[in-house]
Amino acid sequence: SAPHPAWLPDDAFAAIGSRRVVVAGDGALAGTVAEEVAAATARFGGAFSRLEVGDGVADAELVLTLASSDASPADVSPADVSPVGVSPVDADESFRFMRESGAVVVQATTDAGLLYGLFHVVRRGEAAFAGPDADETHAPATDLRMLDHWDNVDAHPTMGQVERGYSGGSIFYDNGFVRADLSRVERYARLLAAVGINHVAINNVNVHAHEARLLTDDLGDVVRIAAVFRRWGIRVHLSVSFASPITLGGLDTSDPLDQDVAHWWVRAAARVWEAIPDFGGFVVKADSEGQPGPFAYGRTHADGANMLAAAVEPFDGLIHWRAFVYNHRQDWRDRSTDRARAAFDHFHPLDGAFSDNVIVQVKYGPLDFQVREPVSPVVAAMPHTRIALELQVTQEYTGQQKHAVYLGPQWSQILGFRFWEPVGRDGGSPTVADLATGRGKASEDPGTGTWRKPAGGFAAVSNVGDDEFWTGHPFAQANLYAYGRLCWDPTLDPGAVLDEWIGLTFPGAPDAVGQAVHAVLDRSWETYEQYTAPLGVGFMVRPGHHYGPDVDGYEYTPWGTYHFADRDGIGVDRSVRTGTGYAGQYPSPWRETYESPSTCPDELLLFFHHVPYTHVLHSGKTVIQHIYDTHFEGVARVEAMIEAWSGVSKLVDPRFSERVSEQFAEQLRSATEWRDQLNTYFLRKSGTPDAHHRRIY
Ligand code: GCW
Repeated sequence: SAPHPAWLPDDAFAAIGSRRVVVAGDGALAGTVAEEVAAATARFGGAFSRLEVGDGVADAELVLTLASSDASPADVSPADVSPVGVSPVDADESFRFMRESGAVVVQATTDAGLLYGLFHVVRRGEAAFAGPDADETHAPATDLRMLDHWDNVDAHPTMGQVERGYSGGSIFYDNGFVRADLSRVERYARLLAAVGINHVAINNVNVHAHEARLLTDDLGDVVRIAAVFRRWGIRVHLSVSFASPITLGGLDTSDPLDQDVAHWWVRAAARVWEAIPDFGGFVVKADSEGQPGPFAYGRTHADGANMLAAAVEPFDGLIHWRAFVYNHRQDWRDRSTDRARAAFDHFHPLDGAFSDNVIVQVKYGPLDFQVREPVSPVVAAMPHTRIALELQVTQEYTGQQKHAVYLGPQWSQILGFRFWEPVGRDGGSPTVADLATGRGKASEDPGTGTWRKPAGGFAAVSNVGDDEFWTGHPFAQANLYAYGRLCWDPTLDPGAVLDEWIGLTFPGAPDAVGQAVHAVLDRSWETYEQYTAPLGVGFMVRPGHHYGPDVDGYEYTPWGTYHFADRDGIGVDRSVRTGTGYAGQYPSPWRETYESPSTCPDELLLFFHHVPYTHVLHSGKTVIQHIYDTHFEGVARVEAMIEAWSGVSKLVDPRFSERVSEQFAEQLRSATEWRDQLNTYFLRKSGTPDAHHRRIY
């Protein structure tokens, strides 16, 4: 059966489809635009014509045209269609949106811009054609808007087809083969194009034996996948194993300074680009959680990355080199090692040593995609390195797409975080988004004066699978949508992005539906935080699959994720004065702010400090009372979410509603389990009763 249309149901095209529309210009993506418009006008009774750039188009209500050096298309309003005025870095994908007396012209310098202009009009619907005259230029914040798939070709014995996938099987692979039928991938590519994603890595960063062969023997299958994405302006990347010269090439080393190794990679890259001329590049997880890397040869990560970078450089290829490097065989008795420090300690000394086509891809937090972490200090620490911010759309640690958790607010907060005090005449030091995109006030970075451009952009782990709704929980579609939109414009308000998603997903639905979705999702990130691990302490999940509570599940393991709860208190002392020193990895003022419990923000207190249960938060509550209160309130909020949705569930597609109800039942069960285990655990540890005498087991 056909998968759910997500944010592109046919009705989302009603405003375009009922009008007289002209598409003018060449290029593969202009062809895609023309097909979309032709289908929409056929469905809704409008008229479609395909013209040459500059042909007369009297009467058109919507013109989607490439810019020409000639005069503007005759009779088009507004008449003056001049070249798009944006910075050269982003000129490729920008478009100009002009409205005069209700007629719209979208003009772009490339066919990619035309495609994004089309979806801009789709998103606005009737509103695109209403309102005062307008002349706006739209350009993405960065040209690197990427999704990483942790999909395996062979189903992995413990991780399954998609590592940390909660949406069924892979859309690319089915038990050992690339699917013969890639129509699902085509639908996916179209959804991604509609939110502006333009790079996709198609296999897991943990590269197992079979998956490694995508680079060589199975390259033909990658060619097929790339052909599908190409029609939607998306370039394909592969995750590769650093040991490939040994495992695939039969060499006895993968030492990055070995000539034969370097040559092996040069030949491998040449074959890939010969087969896929617009191939994007390689993603590498090296020396991390058992993956091979340069450390085995006493080499640095810059040695490793630069060797690969040289191999792909002739083709303008990129190396996305992940900074997720830490000791996963730590002894819990060893209090001097702090996993949170690891990425900075490994990578900061290498700033400036990476080649221009290497992007160091940094998880947003120093630990691992927890519901609450401080922003990774690595993002600020490498001004001479292209940094990509890595987010996790798949909800590994945020409810695994069984819980309704809208991550837009979390990402927006991360993207807007500033490492330094406001500087510069017009205020405002660079935000995380500025640092990842090389825009804004980045050149005023107080540490260095300038920021290297182009920057590394954004990457995130995708949350889709072959599930009917793509994402398990239908509301998790909103996360994929929001990620794309925030890559395009990191300053967008996540609530407004949710409105876009609602408008597209439920076209024509009564306002009550949108209000209910907001009631469910607006504070859902905070709600999830309330009933799970408190105050930034992290990891209290069940080991292995990471779902549900197990407070001490990781406490005596080698993974470096400890909370140190005892009868007196809880938290990790990461101060410089008495702890692991992690707080010192931040520039001022954050190093001072995080250093002391008296200035550390409440929500991160236990990330930075070990405090007694009686410690009084800025909120005025003790830590122990905060734990009880948030856990009771979190479950009450889930009940309220379910109540809010029940009022409108009959107004939307019954299958959608049915799936939402199933997931709500599980979310309530799970939230209750979290509440009861956490409250009981801390009552037993602390011996301090709840001030409000609620039931704790
Ligand atoms: O969060 C952890 C996950 C692993 C993942 C790893 C990573 C792909 O539990 O499944 O491996 O992060 O980001 O590499």
